Amino acid sequence: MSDQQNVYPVSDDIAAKAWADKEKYQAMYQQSVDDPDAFWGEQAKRIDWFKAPTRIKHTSYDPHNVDIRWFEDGTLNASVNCLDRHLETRGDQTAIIWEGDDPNDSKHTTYRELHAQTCQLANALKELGIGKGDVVTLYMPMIPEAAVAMLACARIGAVHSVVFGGFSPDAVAQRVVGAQSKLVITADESVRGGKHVPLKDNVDAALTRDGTEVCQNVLVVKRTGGEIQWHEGRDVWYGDLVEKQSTDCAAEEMNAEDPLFILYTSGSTGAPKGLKHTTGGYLVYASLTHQYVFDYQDGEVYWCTADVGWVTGHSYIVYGPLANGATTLMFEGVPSYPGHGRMGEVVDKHKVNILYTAPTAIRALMAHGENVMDSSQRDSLRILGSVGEPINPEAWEWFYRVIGNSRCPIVDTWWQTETGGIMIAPLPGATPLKPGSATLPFFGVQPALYDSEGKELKGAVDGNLVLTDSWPGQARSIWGDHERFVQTYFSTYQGVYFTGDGCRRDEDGYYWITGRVDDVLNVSGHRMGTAEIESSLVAHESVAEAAVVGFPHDIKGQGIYIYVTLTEGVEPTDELKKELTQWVRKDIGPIASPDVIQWAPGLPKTRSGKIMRRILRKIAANECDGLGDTSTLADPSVVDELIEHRANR
Ligand code: 6R9
Repeated sequence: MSDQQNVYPVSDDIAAKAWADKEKYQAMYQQSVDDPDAFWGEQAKRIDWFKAPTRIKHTSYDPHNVDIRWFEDGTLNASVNCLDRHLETRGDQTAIIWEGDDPNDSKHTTYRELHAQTCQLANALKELGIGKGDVVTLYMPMIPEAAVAMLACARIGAVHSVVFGGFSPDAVAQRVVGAQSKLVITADESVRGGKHVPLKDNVDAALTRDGTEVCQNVLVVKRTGGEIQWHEGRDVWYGDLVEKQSTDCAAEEMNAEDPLFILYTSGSTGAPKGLKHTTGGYLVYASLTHQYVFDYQDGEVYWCTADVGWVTGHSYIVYGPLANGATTLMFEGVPSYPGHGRMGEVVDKHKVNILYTAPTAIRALMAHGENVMDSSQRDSLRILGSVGEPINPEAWEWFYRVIGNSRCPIVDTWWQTETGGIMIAPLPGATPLKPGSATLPFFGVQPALYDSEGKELKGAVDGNLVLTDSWPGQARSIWGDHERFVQTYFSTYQGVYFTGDGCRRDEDGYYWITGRVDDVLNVSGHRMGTAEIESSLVAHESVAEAAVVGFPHDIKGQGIYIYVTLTEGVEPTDELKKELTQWVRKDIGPIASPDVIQWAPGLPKTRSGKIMRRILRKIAANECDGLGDTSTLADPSVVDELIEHRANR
């Protein structure tokens, strides 16, 4: 199988300067699981507390009493940790490099400036009547004000709920009502790939929905100056209100377990869940993982290409990097604008040392061929990172070779909105890499594999990934619905957290995430991960992207239905279908032989780039009437195309 081919040893260069080598990783890991109180008590000192915690871990996974607390008698403020404590040593260092959608637009904000802007907005929020415990919804472009808004909420103890700027008015309304949010912060428009998105119009539409009366004000950043409607008495210009405020604002003393933010995420069923993250544990965990997993060294430029609307943006654009005094790059645009070389051009322009991105972005670039990065050198890069979905070995190798010039280790980081921070990932100075594997658990993380009856499986084996004990970054609850939290994560198996992911552990103890468990196929009694077959397919030069789902099959139980997006310029022919079938049979085995291949000019994806398999499964099953909610798709029209050309009528 393709995923066992290469092992990339730790490079001596990286190991010499890294925060952890192999021995240190093993020693720290061992202590973190043997004596969590001692380990995390020590790690808690990496951040500043008003009152240092004396009680460290207090957690129960008992389904009758799920109760997760870390550092529960400590008090702190997250914005103080991201700003104030850096002023003396690095006040004039750039905190945020902003790269606009337009390649001629960029801006540096120092820690001192970020502190002043945050205090001004914090004072402005108070003037609008926002205080400790109030929920503020952010629906913003990727501009520094988004980070300022998060930090300003944190400063006064308000709870932010960031809604991705690509979501619809209904999604905004649902989240405003769900969190009983008193204020929305937005901008007139956002700009992505040269196109303007009417954020303020969307908020106006959202706030006509039932239940949204709870929202009293809309604070509007002027980003483009585009035309907007103005609701007198409700709408307030951000610039006008902020400019008259003091640049000092005393920080609210928060308990470690006071909420820092809510973040909505979709599950396999029901309405999106608002995961609740708290202050102390989250911050310790985000900052520790950022330092060790990316091996962040003082003075480096770090770029995470995610949007602040996702958990990756929260932990690894804002809180982790800023708590560590890093220089974090925030990119407003998209990797394909104005040309497909943009990502490399941004790396060169700002001398980026660490680049953290997603497999979907890499595969999109791969489809444009070997020369797509020719407009840049990328010599500044030292570490690469991947997140969001399993990275197939071919995309991994391409990322390593073409983007990283075969010099930079790739950290494939497995984690979830629910986990708050990275859970399984290599450390650059400690862990030999295997393309396609997220490798080994981070400090304090105890993975285990269970079969469907709840029996733990030992050794090299495939199973359902659970985590047997808590870590500080873990979500504490679902906002307003603790019972659903317990049901979703702690009732499938007793006494452990269920991730919803399938996973294989190899002979070296490396973890290979195989995709959501609901995507596991069972063909003639053989279990296989859809990711495995997809990975095989995208290794074929004609395939840009592939999605595999199961469909009901009379003889095999489940058959394999494959949607294939071809590389630009490749003709879809019956010959090619045969070739791909042979390819997969050869790569994985006859049991993985595709039953149906459908050409798919586009795949239905969420705006964060995840393929919506639920929809693909329905089309494959020829159940096109009950497709359910397609409103969160980036481009709903691809679904009609797929239905029209479905191959299983
Ligand atoms: C951080 C984030 C979580 C789900 C997760 C898994 C998939 C994320 C992955 C990965 C394989 C990786 N996932 N990272 N699968 N390898 N490195 O993406 O959070 O949006 O909540 O998604 O994404 O299936 O369960 P979130």
